[in-house]
Amino acid sequence: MSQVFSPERALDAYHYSHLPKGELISHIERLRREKNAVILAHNYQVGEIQDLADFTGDSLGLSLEASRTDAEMIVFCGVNFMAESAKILNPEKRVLLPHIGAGCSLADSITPESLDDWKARYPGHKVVTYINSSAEVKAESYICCTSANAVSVVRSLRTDKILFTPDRNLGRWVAAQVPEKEIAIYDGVCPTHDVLRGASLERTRDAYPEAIVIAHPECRQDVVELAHEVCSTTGMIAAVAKYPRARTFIIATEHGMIHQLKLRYPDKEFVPADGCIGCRLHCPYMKVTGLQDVYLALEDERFEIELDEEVIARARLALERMMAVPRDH
Ligand code: CIZ
Repeated sequence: MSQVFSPERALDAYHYSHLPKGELISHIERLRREKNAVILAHNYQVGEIQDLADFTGDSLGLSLEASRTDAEMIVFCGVNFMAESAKILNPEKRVLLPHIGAGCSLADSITPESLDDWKARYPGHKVVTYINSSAEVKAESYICCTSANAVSVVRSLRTDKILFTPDRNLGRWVAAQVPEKEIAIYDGVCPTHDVLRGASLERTRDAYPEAIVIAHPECRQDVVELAHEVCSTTGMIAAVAKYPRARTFIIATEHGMIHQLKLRYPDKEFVPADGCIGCRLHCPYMKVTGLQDVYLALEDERFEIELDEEVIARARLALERMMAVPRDH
């Protein structure tokens, strides 16, 4: 990223966070027009950021929106690896991540060096890397996947020997769908999903016995086994439509998703799987970005994603191989 963190502007962020919301939004609207910017927001962002965005979705969907837009500047409200993916697919565009602290524990659990160690342990295995990874790790991988296409990506490979990185819950779930392949699985997790236990979901289900349970494949096995549907955040939007008679849905993923589901299905009830809005299924990194950060990103044109050209070229190959494979759902 080109700009270093400046304590003065941190104070500005604090100052602007106290402006009336309507005033901040009108500053953002003006700057968005003046600078020909598009605002993208992940399904896990806070509600007011999702409401402000030109597009909401998962990281791949948003990166594809970034490719389609004529805007000169992309403000990516999500976490670092997502903004990097948008940059890899759109190297000629300026991509801004509004909050410099928007990282990802799962992406941080793997480095090019640790990936090298795993490759040495599993010679001859093709590396399939989840999109929640740095550009450098993608560049060292054969192909990427998202939670919306992981099964199809693994099936599409001619080889039977796969090294799946970095999420062990997603890897285990994919391995169960594709038992014919030998899949070695790296040891990372998303702490927000991994914290949820089957026992906690069972308690929520006891309170809503008629509810349909939809879980993200980053959840542990005891959670996924209790779910009617296991899918990505985009898949969750489609999954609700499969149950027109159901009124209540228990959602096992980061709770920002519930905002998006309520917007799409105002007549349905969505309950977080831990039974407690924002208690545990809450990614601290997804929640750091506020309206004041979007305003300052546009005003100061910060924090711009900058990547090495060679890394972009190699990571892009892994992403493009993935994009040639149709989504699972
Ligand atoms: O690909 C994404 O955006 C992630 C990390 C999750 C999902 O299911 O949308």
